[in-house]
Amino acid sequence: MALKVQSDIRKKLLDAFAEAEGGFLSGQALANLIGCSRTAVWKHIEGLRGDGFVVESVKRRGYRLAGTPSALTADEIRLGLKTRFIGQSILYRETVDSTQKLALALAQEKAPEGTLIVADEQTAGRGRMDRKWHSPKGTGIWMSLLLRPEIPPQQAPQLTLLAAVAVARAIEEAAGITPEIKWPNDLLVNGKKITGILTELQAESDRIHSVIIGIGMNVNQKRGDFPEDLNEIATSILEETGNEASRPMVIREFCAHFEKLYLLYLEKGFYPIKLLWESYAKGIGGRIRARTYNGILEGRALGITDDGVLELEDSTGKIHLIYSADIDFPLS
Ligand code: BTX
Repeated sequence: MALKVQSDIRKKLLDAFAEAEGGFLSGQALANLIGCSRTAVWKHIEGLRGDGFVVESVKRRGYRLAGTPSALTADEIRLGLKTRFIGQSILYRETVDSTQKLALALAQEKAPEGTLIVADEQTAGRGRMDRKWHSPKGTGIWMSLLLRPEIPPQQAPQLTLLAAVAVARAIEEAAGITPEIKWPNDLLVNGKKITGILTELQAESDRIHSVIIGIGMNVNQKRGDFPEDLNEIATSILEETGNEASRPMVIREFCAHFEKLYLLYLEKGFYPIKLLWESYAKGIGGRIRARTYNGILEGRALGITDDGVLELEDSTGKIHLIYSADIDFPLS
């Protein structure tokens, strides 16, 4: 309980500093806002300083936040996060095998919807079908979001498309570049993968227990940071813009966009998300190859259905519905 009160005070302090946008706040104003004594405010500010925040104090003016820790921490992510539930509960780990695994354990312990698990490094990050996801320390965003939507389990793949739109918007906002979405789970910039999404479902036949959306985003890697086999297919925000991006800021942008889209989806269904998704989609209308569990199909990608399923027309004019595949394009 004591810990919870402490972290609530810290959150209120960080929110107040974010609101002040680098301006000064008097000790008394902070004490009133938080509902504690000025000594308690001072103690919590000392705590923030201990964790790498730079808090300036000037006589008769008060305190101002002059710098945040360069490391990725839960506090840093929370600073100015304006969501109702997405990312309001954050678990941060410096190193973890896979944030998906940790998220699943938390889901089973009844963690609230919107819980976000973030790691600075993953030692066993994974993609679909147990492929490896390269997740080195200090450069990317490796995170898993826990959801408990009341939708039929077969609709869960729509959440991958929704998450892709939220990531695209976060990258646009944070870095000023517009990624393209390759169905179902990749975001590309200049044809190279900047983000991959892995959606995992825990459900009975008619009821979802939880959905865990894993997001791996390359942010501050330089070309040489990728292993050789990824050099030609992977890129990062730094690679594309020449500028580093603040990972906590990108995560906050993602949370804000995701929450808006998710609430819209729960209220109005997939259709409005489909329209947004289409505005970022790449490869639709052109010839593609779909590598599915049951074999390889080639043809024209017609688009996605109102359920988010890919439609492919083969050379005989037959239309195939594709629920899961790896897509190659353009084809020569
Ligand atoms: P995917 O199966 O579509 O893509 C996996 C493929 O992507 C790999 O086989 C490799 O070719 C390529 N790849 C691996 N690492 C990278 C990288 N850093 N950048 C670009 N390409 C890469 C995509 O699966 C879903 C990935 C989700 C990763 C997140 S990270 C947080 C969460 N925890 C976890 O273990 N996985 C998810």
